[in-house]
Amino acid sequence: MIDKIKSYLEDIASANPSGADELESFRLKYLSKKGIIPELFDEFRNVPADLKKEVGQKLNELKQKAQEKYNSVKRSLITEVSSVSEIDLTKPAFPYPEGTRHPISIVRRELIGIFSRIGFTVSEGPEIEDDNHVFTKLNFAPEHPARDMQDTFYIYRISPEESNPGDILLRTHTSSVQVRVMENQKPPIRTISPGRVFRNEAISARAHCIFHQIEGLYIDENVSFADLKQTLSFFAAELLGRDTKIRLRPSYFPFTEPSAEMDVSCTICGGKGCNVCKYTGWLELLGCGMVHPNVLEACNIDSKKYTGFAFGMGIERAAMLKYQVNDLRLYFENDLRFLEQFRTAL
Ligand code: 2U9
Repeated sequence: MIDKIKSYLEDIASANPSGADELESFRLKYLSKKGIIPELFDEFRNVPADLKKEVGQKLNELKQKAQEKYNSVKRSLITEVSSVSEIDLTKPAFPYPEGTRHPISIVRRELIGIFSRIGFTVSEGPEIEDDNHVFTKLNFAPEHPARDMQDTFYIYRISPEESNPGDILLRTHTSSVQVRVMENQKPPIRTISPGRVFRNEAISARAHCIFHQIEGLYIDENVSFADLKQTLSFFAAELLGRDTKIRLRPSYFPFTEPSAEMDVSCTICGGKGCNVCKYTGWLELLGCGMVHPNVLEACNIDSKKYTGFAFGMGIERAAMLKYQVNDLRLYFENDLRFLEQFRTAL
């Protein structure tokens, strides 16, 4: 028996199963229940007592060598499969469902880009504001209709002792951010403030209770209406193209004097007249004006020394002109069929 074991040991040492099939044959031949090694262990019972020690040691060695050979060939097969043969690292990935930016974000980023190229910084402030920053310091008269609860969302504190209706509210424009900038910084000030604003409106194609604004403010010595006009003309050309014309119509806002509204030549017909511009050739884009001296003084800026201009627009309005999507509700419903149309690198 000892000779048989020795000859198997030699066979195993020189065996070199290549591939999974040959390795399996090796296992069946030596290690499986009906294989050579378990059979030898059966025969071991009949070995005479004086040889048991020597034969037993050789038998254990045989079992160990067979198992080692099997394990090492198996390991090499696994690494071979995963490192070379079956994984193709050059294969293109499965298409990944990428999201898109919301059109309001695309336009907001574009507006910020245009104004930052001419030196405007971006400032942000709270959406929950107080009466002072939203109305009083912006020269709204105490009985101004915008303060009406019909138009503005007021916030009531929970404890009755603290309740002070009329003081805390959701900002109705981002001018409140610029009031805070004026309170905290000295001129020259050149900043834009993008953000959400809230108005108590019935929702329709043309109005929504939440929308996005971007407002600009420029305060320094000798700032004139000509500076305002030049800045806005640059802005319109950047946003809508070099051929865009602008016109300013007189208007009224409590916080600017004089005030104006700016129209741009129709983005559809170029000014010839079509149903989008209602055959006027013009589309309204924003409001603007010279900052009212009362506003400067309320924020501790000397109105004899400094002047400034300001402008404001709805980002939805700018998006409507750019994309010709004329129902405001589409910007708030997050319907993927709408959003997926705005694939852009921006
Ligand atoms: C300060 C002083 C003045 C910002 C301005 C407008 C004119 C304006 C509206 C356009 C459509 C808001 O989105 S809208 O409803 N805005 O017409 N906004 S001037 O004036 C300021 C801002 C800050 C301290």
